[in-house]
Amino acid sequence: MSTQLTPEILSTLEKQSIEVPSWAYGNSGTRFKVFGTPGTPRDPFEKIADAAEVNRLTGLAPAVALHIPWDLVDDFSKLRAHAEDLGVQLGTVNSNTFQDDDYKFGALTHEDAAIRRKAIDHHLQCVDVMDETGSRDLKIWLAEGSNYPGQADMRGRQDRLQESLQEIYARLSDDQRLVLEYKFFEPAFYHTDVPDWGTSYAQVASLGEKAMVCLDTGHHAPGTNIEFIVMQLLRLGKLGSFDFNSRFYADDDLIVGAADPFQLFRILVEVVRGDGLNNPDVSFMLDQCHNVEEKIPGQIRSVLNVQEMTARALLLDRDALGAAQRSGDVLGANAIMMDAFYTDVRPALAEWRESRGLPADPMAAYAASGYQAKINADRVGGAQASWGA
Ligand code: LRH
Ligand code: MN
Ligand code: MN
Repeated sequence: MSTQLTPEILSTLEKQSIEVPSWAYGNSGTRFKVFGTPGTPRDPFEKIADAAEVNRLTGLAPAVALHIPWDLVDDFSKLRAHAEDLGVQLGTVNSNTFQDDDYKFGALTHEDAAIRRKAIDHHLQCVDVMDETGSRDLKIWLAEGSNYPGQADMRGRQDRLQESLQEIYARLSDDQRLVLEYKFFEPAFYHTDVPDWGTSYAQVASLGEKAMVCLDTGHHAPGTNIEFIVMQLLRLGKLGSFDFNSRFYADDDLIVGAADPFQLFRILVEVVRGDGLNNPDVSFMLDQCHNVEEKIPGQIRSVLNVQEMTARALLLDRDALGAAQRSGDVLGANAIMMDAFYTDVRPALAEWRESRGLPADPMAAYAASGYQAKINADRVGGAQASWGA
């Protein structure tokens, strides 16, 4: 076994788990076109089966996030048993207040109490689902805001948001959590009610300990120093989860680590620094859609990218870095970072995987498995599980 990855690093990597989103397996696209793909799951049971395949080949993805109502089934205990039979668990439950005419001008922030009631009730229903699935986290992303200055009372909307969240928070059991996701724009373009980590932090901090911030890597303006935000939220004990993906322009939902592997490395360096790795308080999730590439291989690639960049972050010589930082050795400190980033850990990880009974190359193993040919033949008329971004 290569000595590059020490036994300590390997035992840390062995504990890593990344939750995959059910919607990554469904057809998705842009607002221009949703392309159908052979073998697309027709129901949540088939999405779970595909997710289990990712876990079987990588050992990295033991939980699947659900989205309500896309993954609504008559009996969640059956879905749970199905997942457990396949070696995975049902994970975070995502609410949806962005596909209903009533929510045109807001949901949890709406001026009309009846519409707020409906949106709150939807979240209470999501918690009912969590009780059945055994899920810990309710993830809330809100498509709320306004397009024109003067259109909305931004202050009043923050107050109503807090009130609505309080009611949802009160419904959680002791071992459940609420994570509030921010996004800087879209679908609203002038103001968004939860646009940034500061707003999410302010909203969840006044709810209580079971409310945390969700950081979606694609939800920032270009040039934002995301690793700084990671550092700060970990420091404050409020980083509840990541939605990993990558972006070139907007909320692209592309494969994590594809657009900017160095950014993913820098984020993971701060995660390790802030004790957020393999920390049950900080869940690692993917929030991605595979519009033109194959979906299951797209997910396999994604979890491997996170694993590879985690390994590189663990290789960082922190003692040497600390010494360089303290002595004001600017270029020396930077070189230590870059040494870790540029280390190719792929051969060592392949060897290690094999030693644990996993395929050295999970992408090749999937291609050779015959799974895709089987689902292409078995499944006709796949479900659409998508949004524009
Ligand atoms: C919309 C979004 C968001 C959520 C998901 C459910 O931007 O992608 O990131 O996590 O929908
Ligand atoms: Mn997200
Ligand atoms: Mn998004």
